[in-house]
Amino acid sequence: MRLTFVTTNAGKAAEVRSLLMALGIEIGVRAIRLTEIQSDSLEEISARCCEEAYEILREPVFVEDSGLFIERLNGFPGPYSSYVQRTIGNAGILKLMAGEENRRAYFRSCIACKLSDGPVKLFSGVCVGRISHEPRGSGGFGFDPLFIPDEGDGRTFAEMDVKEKSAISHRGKAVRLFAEWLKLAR
Ligand code: ITT
Repeated sequence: MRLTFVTTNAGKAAEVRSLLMALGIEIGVRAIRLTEIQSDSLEEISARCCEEAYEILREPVFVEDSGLFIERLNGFPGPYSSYVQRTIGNAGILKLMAGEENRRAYFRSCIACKLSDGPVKLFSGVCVGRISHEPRGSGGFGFDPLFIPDEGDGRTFAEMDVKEKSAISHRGKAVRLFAEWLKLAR
């Protein structure tokens, strides 16, 4: 079965592809920009995007929606992470967090998959950590230089290689659940 990941984010595509390859699942990647509805729920956003991707391609597809939720900012940027990354970027986030003691944050990932005309299936993962005081590392993408996962050793995601990051990341967790289901569904 051909399975296509629809994303315009090359960093996400690389992580998901290498995670699934290691589990014996090959995917294609299509960079189609889908309509992202405004919603506080990653599940709702990814499910709608998945329906749209399936309508366009008429073949087994999945999408992934993710975001960084900062406690002190009441969950901002959350579902708006992509827009915030493109506009104020990591420097803007650090400015908003200047002088803040509470730096707790988490990443969430939600994968939505549709193999046939049936319902969309959802898989999610969370990675809890904190926002650093300055950007560190050159790996990964997006907010990686700012995020220090609790399950790590004090390094930011951007200071880890892709395997180290995926072993504990929100996306790694969601992809492993997805892969388990795929193996049964295929
Ligand atoms: P697609 O919708 O085309 O897949 P996108 O980048 O717009 O690409 P999202 O809407 O899911 O994807 O945006 C999530 C944003 O959250 C992403 O652009 C990053 O800025 C950030 N993000 C998500 N996961 C991340 C991670 O593992 N490391 C760093 N930043 C991450």
